[in-house]
Amino acid sequence: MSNNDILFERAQRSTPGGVNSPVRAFRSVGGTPRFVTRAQGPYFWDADGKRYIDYIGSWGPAIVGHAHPQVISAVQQAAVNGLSFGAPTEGEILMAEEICKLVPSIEQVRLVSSGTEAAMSALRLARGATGRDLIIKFEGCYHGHADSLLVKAGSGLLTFGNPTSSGVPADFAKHTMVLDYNHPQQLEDVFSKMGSSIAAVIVEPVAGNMNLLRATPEFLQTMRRLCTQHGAILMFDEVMSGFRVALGGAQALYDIKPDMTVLGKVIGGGLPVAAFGGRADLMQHLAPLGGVYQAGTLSGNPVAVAAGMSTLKIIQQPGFYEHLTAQTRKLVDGLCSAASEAGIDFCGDAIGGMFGLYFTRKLPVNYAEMMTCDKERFNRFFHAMLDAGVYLAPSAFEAGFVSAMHDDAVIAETVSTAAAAFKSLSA
Ligand code: KE4
Repeated sequence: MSNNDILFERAQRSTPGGVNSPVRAFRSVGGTPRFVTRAQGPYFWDADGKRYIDYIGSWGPAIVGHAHPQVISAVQQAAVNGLSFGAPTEGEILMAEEICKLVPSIEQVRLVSSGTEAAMSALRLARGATGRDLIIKFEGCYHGHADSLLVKAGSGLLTFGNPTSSGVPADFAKHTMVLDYNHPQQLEDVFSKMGSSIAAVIVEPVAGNMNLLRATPEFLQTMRRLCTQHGAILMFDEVMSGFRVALGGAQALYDIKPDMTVLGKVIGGGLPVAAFGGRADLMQHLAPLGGVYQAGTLSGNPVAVAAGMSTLKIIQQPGFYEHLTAQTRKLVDGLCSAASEAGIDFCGDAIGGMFGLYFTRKLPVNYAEMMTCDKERFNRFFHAMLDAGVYLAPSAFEAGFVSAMHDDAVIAETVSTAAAAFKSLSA
């Protein structure tokens, strides 16, 4: 038994599934999760001392590379002054000002500790500010595990949602409607019938939780127009795409201004910082000013904010996104060439430092097409890469992430590893 096997067996005795977040359990791909002992730059090492090229990067936060010396130093300097005070600090002001500077649609922002908390709070604010209950989300998008968001499509277009998780009362789910991603006509139809009841539309403007899927400009432009027309809040969940696909996030790429934005991951640099913000007139509804309650013991934690601020400074260095985008594109192009040489039906996409790999002939443009990708082939590819020291997301329906430390040598090693893996699939 490997040390990973031993740790996994032991972990399962004290923690459900042996993990603190389900995707880490490898249930989708099978096999034993790798227990990380340390990480540096583009790499991490597991409990057997084996090195991996890491394409998860903590699901996005490690955009400057693991254990970046400037980030570690910022955390050390903050930590020696105390870990948490439950009182305001100047660092929170600096973080809020930086977010408002980098994401101009955000006029005011509230810091929290997870993307789930940010999305949940933002939806409560949207409902409180509009006095409406109905939320629209899209199949394949994930916004954390708040009850209102663990909902799948109802039987018909105008039927209310059904829970995707046990423990979510049907009464909660019925206030959430689930539509198809990249289907503008459905939005037109729902708004024409129920526009005055809709509190908010929440969307991943570049989706990463059904694998990477680009929104069409028409899809986002339609929801922007309809939300404005009907007084609903347009909410971009940029927990994953924020500071990942571009410095200003997907809203900068599409040049669409949402009313509210949800952020996380990169803004914590690996420590628990998330945020929600937007139009000042909406944010005024939040306690202690207004009637929408939201709070958090560790919100704006000084050590976490130090990690986030240090990361935000690094990504603003000249050329950071040009380099990150180029490296990600090199990776995807290299993988596509290797798959083609092996005669494997495969394609890939890359936006900024985020990528998607698809075992199918052409890029999926919606959830239904995404679900036709060959999951079994992905799983075999995943394990061939893992055995050879390349760590991809342990699911065919997750995106991948490149850091600034994935240099040409790392990309070349990944592509040559993939060439052998693809050949093993066609054998
Ligand atoms: P957290 O509560 O996990 O910090 O954020 C929830 C969330 C919200 N919105 C988007 C767009 C997200 O991608 C996420 C979390 N993403 C997953 C990756 N598929 C985190 C990994 C996990 O669940 O362990």
